[in-house]
Amino acid sequence: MLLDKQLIEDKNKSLLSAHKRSFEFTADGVANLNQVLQKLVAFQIAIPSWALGTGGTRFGRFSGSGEPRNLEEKLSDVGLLHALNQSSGAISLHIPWDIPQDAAAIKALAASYYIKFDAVNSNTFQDQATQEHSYKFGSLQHVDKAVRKQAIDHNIEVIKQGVALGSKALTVWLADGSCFPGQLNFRGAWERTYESLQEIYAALPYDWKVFVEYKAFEPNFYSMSVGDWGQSYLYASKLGPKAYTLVDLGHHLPNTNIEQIVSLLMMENKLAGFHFNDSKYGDDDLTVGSINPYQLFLIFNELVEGMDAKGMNHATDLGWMIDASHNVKDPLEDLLQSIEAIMIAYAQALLVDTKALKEAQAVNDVVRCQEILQTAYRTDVRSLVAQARLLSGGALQPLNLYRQMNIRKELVKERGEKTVATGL
Ligand code: LRH
Ligand code: MN
Repeated sequence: MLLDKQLIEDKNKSLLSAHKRSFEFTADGVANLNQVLQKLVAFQIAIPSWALGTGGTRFGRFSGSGEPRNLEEKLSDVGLLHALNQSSGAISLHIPWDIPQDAAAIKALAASYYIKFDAVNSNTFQDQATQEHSYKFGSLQHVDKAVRKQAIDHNIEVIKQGVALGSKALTVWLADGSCFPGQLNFRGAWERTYESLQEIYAALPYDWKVFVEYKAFEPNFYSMSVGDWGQSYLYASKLGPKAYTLVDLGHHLPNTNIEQIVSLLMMENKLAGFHFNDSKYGDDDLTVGSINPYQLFLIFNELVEGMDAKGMNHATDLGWMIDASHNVKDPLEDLLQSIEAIMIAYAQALLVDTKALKEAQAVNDVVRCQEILQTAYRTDVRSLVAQARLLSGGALQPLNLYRQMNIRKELVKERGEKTVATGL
């Protein structure tokens, strides 16, 4: 299902005058307006290939309809999102959930939707039918060298898949850890995991990166072998300059100050990028900005300040990816909402008067510091984000247009009612 720019332009016509009014109102107060718009236009967020169908919990999964049946249809769905918001110009594949049978054909198809391949993800947290050794007691940490070798070989195979698609990074998330005290020697597990990661690191092409994703817990876990940013940073700093720490917003203990972690990882040039989502308690993988939009703003505030301090390119120097799971929403509507929330938080952060903030911090004017931050956070930037979309040929209101055009109904007609996508 293709949405061409002409159709979107036609659909925008009836919304233009209202948009123009709110944009001019907001733009009036924005000092560096063109810079802000250019940055928003350039900012692209990768869609996870594993989140284009309905997810579930260990207790139940309530399937959606018209879900993509293969990688080609997943690319078409990401192409749809990108046509609507012009901010979803990449996909992040999870192997083996989405193995490209013909990499060249898949790469060409993605290019026809203006989609690039972001980081590829390995999977040593599930046993595949053809697998010789089980990951029941872990993978890269496993006490049995044969299991570790199997997991290392899988990661090296995933790198090869990524190279064929033009990806430049491997994300490693490990469900390795223990369920009970005494089950695991922490130092032994760390050292085995490190040795395994060293072999994977050695297989990286010269211009590739490896993202070490940490996670505090899953139900049933007593410890995880990459349990927090410190452990991931330890691996990344010992592995070498191509290794970085990936921050999945849902992978923290409650009330963790994630924006402080982000600031310090950037200071150390060890921030890989993000898996954006939101959560109330555990790794809920909810719509970005649906629970704690202020935290998302504070994270982007640190990102903009930190990237500008190092002269980094906002759009290309970090990995911007979503990692979500859709249990009760249409996956495409959920992803459209998540992209919008990320663009809004980024736009708000671009409006922070950093010069005034530094001056207030220098004199410990705590009240003024908060006022400067919250003035940006309380600015309604939706028309700035919409203007950036308009400039890129996107829809002024992507979600409304998705509904107006009954896209899900069309996908069901095309694919059938009960199709199930691979992934979470
Ligand atoms: C683990 C995780 C990881 C993926 C998986 C789908 O919770 O965040 O990034 O491999 O979700
Ligand atoms: Mn993740």
